[in-house]
Amino acid sequence: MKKVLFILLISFVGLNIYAQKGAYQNESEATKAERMQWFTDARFGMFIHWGVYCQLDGEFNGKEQRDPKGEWIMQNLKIPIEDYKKEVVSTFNPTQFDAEKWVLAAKAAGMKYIVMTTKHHDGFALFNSAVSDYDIFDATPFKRDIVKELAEMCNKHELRFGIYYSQAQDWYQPGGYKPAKRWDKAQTGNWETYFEKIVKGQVTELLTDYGKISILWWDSGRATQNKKVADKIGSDLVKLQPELIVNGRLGGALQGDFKTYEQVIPATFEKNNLYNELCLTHNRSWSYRASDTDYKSPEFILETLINMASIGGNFLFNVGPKPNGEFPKETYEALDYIGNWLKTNGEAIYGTSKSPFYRLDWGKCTQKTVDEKTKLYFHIFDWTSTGELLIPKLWNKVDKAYLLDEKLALKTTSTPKGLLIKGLPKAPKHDLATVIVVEISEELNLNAGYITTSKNQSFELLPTNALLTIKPQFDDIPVIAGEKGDEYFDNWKNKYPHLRFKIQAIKRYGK
Ligand code: FHN
Repeated sequence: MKKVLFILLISFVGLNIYAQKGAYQNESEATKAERMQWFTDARFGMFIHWGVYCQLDGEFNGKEQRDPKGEWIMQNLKIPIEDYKKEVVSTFNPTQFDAEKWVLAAKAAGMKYIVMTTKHHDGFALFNSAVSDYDIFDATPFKRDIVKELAEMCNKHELRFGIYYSQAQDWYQPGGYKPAKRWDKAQTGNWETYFEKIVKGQVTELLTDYGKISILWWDSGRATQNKKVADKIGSDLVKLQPELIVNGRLGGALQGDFKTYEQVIPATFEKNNLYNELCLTHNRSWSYRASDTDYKSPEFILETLINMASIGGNFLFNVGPKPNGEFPKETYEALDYIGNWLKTNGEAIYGTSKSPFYRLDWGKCTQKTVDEKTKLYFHIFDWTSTGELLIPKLWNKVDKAYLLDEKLALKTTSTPKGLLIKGLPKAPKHDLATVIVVEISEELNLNAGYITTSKNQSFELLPTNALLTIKPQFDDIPVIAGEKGDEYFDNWKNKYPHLRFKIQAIKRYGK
């Protein structure tokens, strides 16, 4: 009997641990995938960096800031806390702030979630915190809870709401900053005490009093001074909203739900990271800086969204609102451009997964499975005027192919190099990306056809199907077009003996 009870107890505990759901828990991949589903479906969100620092434009009391990040000015210029409070905090009065206008602009742009700075490194809270009076309600003439108004509007217009919180470094609260880097004696204190009182206190407020929070976006985990404290408090806090997802920047040993890339568009993601997000500034600063007019073009922002979706990642596009609460005009221009494209082509982004192709010379691919059918979305940046487009290595039987815009039917022919799409209009449907959809019922197979063997046991490996793993002596191995529409590496037998060996190895071992 004891043995039975023991087995029952063990299996209950085992199941219970395995069944635990939520960030930082030992979830099964399936349970985590369920919790992350909205995030991977969303693909596109708005990051908002807003704070009292946006009033300064890289200059304070005659000192110039070299770092382009406006939100770092207090630390860069070692502004004394009392001066910052008196000359920066107390003047913050964004009378044009309209949370609904912000949310509707994000929604019209096709964004599915917003992540808002609730407290950045300067320690100033954009919400009415009972834990500290260094906040928008108690320390400025504005006296409104910006975070609450934004959270309510996200809820009203069905956008997910996330909170950015700088937990590891705080230049105001005693103990919040590394001792060696402090510049004001008022920063003196104990980091663990700061974390327990301020971080735990304020994040508890945010996860308790602001409705459904979908993302907790920790930041600058590298500045964490005690990993164990960060992990303990961080893992307790997320239990307040079991459905929320958390990024990987707590700074302890806990990994979080998704990896954040910043400012640099990755070519691909690390193999074991299923959930990834790129955050990117529109110009050079996360926060608004009047003189930072180095805005990325709307086309580049849209291309980044497509790039990220094609490698299975999310794109968190940053907005830095002005001191009066308005978005810069450049922001509206970019949001309008992207929103218009997504109105027609959103199906090729939302709910898609990464491209099955290693590389496409003329654009990107995303895919999704609908009713056991694979839909391949080809985002064509370099339009062809020939009316034809080759999808290399695709030999599957095609149910149908069409332009996503207007659903214009297209013809397809299978060729030794892949699928040839014909009947394309002379002009693309969009100046940056025109989407072609190819629907396939059978299991997608891009490996077939790599090597075609003939009766006399000769075989053909097309250069476009070869993944060159040898360093060519020149920048690129010239590919020569043969008379019969075939192609071959120029002089490959003599100049590149390794290549010949590689191909012979493929012939002998067939892979
Ligand atoms: O130091 C911050 C920076 O100001 C900004 O908030 C970015 C956004 O991801 N995070 C830190 C730099 O990695």
